[in-house]
Amino acid sequence: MGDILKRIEEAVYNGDEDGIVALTGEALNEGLSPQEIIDQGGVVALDRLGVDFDNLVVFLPELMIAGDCMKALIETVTPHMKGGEKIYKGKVVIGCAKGDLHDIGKNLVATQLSVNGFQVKDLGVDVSTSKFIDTAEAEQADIIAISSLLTTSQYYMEELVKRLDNEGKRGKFRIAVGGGPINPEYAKKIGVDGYARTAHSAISMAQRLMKIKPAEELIVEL
Ligand code: B12
Repeated sequence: MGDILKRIEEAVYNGDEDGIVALTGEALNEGLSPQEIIDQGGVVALDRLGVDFDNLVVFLPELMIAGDCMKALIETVTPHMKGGEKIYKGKVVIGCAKGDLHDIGKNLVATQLSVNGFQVKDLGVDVSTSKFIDTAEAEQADIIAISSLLTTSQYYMEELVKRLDNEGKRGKFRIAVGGGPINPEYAKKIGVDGYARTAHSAISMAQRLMKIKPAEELIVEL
């Protein structure tokens, strides 16, 4: 079992787009769960690449190809994800903060919420604060969820809170944040309602958010 996860890690790290789908299928056949394949295979490779990118061992093209591999892995495991009860739990508008094109984590959160009974409207990458607000209003969303992997983009989470406050709309939506540089301290500082560290913990965070009012307390799931 460990061996197949290691091979998946290497395939993502090396950008082996042809190999990754077959290896992921093999892992599913061996009985590994989508969660294990994502977290102990693909994500480990992306974390290694992040470190190697910092140390100038790999460069942007390698990150891009690995990102595509990870997407192929996620597409392969998604039909095998088991959801909880399918009752309507709330409507979520999700996207990557302005300037941010890292969508792998955001896609995982969107998929997990959707297979667990939330209605999810995915706005994609590089989403402006106005677009978050306009869509959330049009969709009558319960939760606005923002992902940021870039320290330069995380500011837009704060901007969203300020805009909603200034426009007298803060009471309409719960705001959830996540992504690499985000942590509970930052979430508390900018006054959002929810933080989750992983896509899996985002499910229970979002479920708990539905039980509180906006701006009531910070819900953290690690
Ligand atoms: C793959 C990758 C890319 C790919 C992205 C492909 C894609 N389609 O996403 C490409 C090549 C495009 C890319 C580009 C760049 N990247 Co890049 N990239 C990465 C890398 C290696 C992996 C990111 C990833 O997908 N991780 C795996 C996913 C599953 O994890 P995750 O996103 O953190 O998501 C999980 C949680 O955070 C959480 N979560 C995420 N979002 C949300 C939202 C909510 C609401 C909740 C509750 C939870 C949640 O759940 C997820 C699943 O568990 C990281 C390094 C790293 N280890 O993070 C660098 C990294 C993020 N990149 C970095 C940089 C600098 C860049 C570039 C600026 C490089 C450049 N010079 O051009 C550009 C910026 C492009 C842009 N404008 O966005 C830096 C960011 C530094 C910083 N602190 O700002 C990092 C950290 C690398 C590094 N060590 O320097 N990158």
